Amino acid sequence: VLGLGAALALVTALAPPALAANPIVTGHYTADPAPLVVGNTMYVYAGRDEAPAGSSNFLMREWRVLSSTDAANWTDHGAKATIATFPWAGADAWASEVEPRNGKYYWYTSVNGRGAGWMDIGVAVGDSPLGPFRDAKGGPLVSDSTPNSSGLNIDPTVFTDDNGQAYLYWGSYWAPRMAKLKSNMIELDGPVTTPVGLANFWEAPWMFKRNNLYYMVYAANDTNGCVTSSSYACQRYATATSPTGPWTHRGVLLGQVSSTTNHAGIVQFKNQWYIVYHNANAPGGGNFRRSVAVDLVNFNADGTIQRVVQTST
Ligand code: FUB
Repeated sequence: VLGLGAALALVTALAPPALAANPIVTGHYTADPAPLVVGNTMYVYAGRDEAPAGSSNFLMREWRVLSSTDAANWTDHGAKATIATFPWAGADAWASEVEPRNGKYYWYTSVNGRGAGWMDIGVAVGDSPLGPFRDAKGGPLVSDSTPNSSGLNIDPTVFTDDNGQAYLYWGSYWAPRMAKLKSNMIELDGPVTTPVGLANFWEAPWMFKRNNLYYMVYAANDTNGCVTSSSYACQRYATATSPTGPWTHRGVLLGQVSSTTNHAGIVQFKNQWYIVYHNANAPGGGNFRRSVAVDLVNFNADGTIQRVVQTST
């Protein structure tokens, strides 16, 4: 017979992990979330969709930070970087991700440095997960003049392996790209290459490691088990035994969402894995007025990922 304390501990251990009602932000529209766990806290870095209702294009000028210590209650810290953080840029605060190194936090962003249609990857740096952040480089880390990059350099994700080597992945329009980063985190170290095996890659790569297996999650927009129309996207994933691949495609982990774009990040937080993504489910929402949602990620014994159950209302 269990004592009261042991019984309570058992009930707590068996209780489903905490989740917020989705979307986790309702005061404004948020998109392209990138989660980062620092100690007891999960931070989410996200762009802000400011497009008016009925708009057919993105209007994004700032990146915001949210945080939670339980994945259920979220604090909105407001904009911690904007287009003005990068004096060489002029528009389009698209997808971003923060990576810690040596007590600093490097915020890799998609931003428009040279006018319509051109996107670059910038990097800001701060001394805490909430900044303040400043331009770390004085110019783009990746631009169209970077050899073997493409004209739409967006959606950076950075992964640091256990040996300290950091890798930058990015890409769109079916063109995934990767390069090593120097330990200063603001320079590429070697050539830009094309990861092999990311079947149907469209954009939005996200990298993590679990049980010595590397996982690349990314948006795809094929109608072969992914989405009903190629205007939409799902999240496929691939695994590899090296951060440089080659990758083995494993299937769809997040199906079509209510926005045409589909952008996600996955982290382990307090013994549970979470996916943070966006959709168009908030009141008044749409393809350019998106909202961040959080749901659970569960793995099978063989390391494959179960299809995410979207709890967004
Ligand atoms: O939010 C602007 C762009 O839409 C992002 O960079 C892509 O990933 C897609 O979500």
